[in-house]
Amino acid sequence: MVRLKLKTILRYTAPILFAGIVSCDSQNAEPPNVVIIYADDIGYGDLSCYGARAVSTPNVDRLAAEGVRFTDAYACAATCTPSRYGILTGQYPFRRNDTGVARGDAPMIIRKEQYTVASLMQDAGYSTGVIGKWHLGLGEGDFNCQDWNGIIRPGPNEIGFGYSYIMAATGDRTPCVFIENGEVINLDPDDPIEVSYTTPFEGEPLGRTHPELLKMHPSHGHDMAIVNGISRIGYMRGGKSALWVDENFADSITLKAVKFIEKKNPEVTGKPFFLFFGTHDIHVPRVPHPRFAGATDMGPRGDAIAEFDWSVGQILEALDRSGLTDNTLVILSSDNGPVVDDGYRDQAVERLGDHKPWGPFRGGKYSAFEAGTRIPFIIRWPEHINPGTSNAGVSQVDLFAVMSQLTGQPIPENAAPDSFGELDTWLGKSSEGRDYIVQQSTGTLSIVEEGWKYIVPSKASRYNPNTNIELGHDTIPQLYNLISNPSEAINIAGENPQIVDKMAQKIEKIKTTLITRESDLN
Ligand code: NG6
Ligand code: CA
Repeated sequence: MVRLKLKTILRYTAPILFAGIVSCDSQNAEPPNVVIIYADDIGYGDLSCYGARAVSTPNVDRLAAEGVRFTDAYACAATCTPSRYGILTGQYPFRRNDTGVARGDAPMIIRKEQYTVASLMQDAGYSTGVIGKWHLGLGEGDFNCQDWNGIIRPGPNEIGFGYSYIMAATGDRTPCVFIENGEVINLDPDDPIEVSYTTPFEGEPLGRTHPELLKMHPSHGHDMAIVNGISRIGYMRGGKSALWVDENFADSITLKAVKFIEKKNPEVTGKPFFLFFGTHDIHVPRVPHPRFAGATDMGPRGDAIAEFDWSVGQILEALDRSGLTDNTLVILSSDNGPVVDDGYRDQAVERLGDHKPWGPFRGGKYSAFEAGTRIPFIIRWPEHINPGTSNAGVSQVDLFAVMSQLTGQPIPENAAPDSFGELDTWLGKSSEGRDYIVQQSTGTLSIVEEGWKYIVPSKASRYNPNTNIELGHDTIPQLYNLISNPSEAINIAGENPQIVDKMAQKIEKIKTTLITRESDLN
């Protein structure tokens, strides 16, 4: 296919071409700073620039108005851990069997020997940092291998991030503390932290035994350790002075991100920066700061979207204040699709009204249907991007190769095996999308190519009554035409056996081709 060949050539040569573009286009040939704002569980329809009306997101909308807003963008997977694995390593998470939703005491899933996009940026001379949600495990060895009271290694600092300020897993998992460069902050050595995912600690009240202590009750799961009046997944004891306050979560990580931008200003350090800012909004437990209460009529889920937008505004303002807006590439996206009830009685279901977090798509978080992985994706870089909308198919797995093109820093052999150099598409200069996109749900894989979507048959559940999400799994092949039927209502696999065969073979080939980056799979 000529198109593919051309693109393959571009993949090899784009760094050189791009260096040319920079010097012709502008006086300023400085490499851009890069900020990735990675939201948690924000759906395609949750932002006003993607059509939401029940919540207003003026700061995200500003970013979209000044950049390219993608309509056909995908996360690597329909849950957090595999998506984050994919975006940071440029490898499909399905290639490993340990990339499912990680426990709070999971060892680090990205091995310390692995070369990540952060390693690449560091080698390209960038100051690098990760702030916010991590959820990729910490330490090495077995579960529960971490010394929460000492130095927790390896962690993000061992795989390319010069600075880290993170939560180990999720807001609903223990340990409920922030970890800065491998150390729990505000920890009193006389009150050490203990964490377990198997055995409750004697004498500690739990959500299931002491519901009267709860200010937010679980709807399913989440009935173990109680921290800040909210019961979590996992047990925990001690570390009182280090416990986070959920209401302050966005303030705390946003402030750290703003500080990072100010401290790592290239005018101060002499080098550009790369910041991966993983917000906790709008994951459960949804406990936005009281100043956002009532920002929407949707209760905490809607108010958490408003809080997310505030965080985005703080980042954009910090860039403006520092004079860095023009030469900073900002990417805003989400790790997976939306869920309304994800385990707490937080009124999300009752107060949803007409709001459609999934936009025009079927399914949601966890699902093989589009809403599982089809996410908001916005890129702004005022010096190089003409604002607009793009319907090119893009995938987060390409971040790695795109950063390589952007910086001219080569990808070492075997790194980023599934990441394609789609820089021109990401900058809105080309309307040609990825040749194909692979998606991963909690139970199967799907592939999107030339408007068709094929979901590999699977025995996994079709529906989760707790979250009220159609998971898109079926024992028969599913084929949808995403152009005429974006809501995946009509399975046309039966009428199109050749297309099904072709796509089934393609996905098998992708599975057995361990490096798809420079492979012509046709
Ligand atoms: C699920 C949790 C859910 C959420 C999810 C991970 C239960 C019943 N549900 O197992 O609340 O934490 O894992 O979300 O425990 S993610 O966005 O980090 O992938
Ligand atoms: Ca998520």
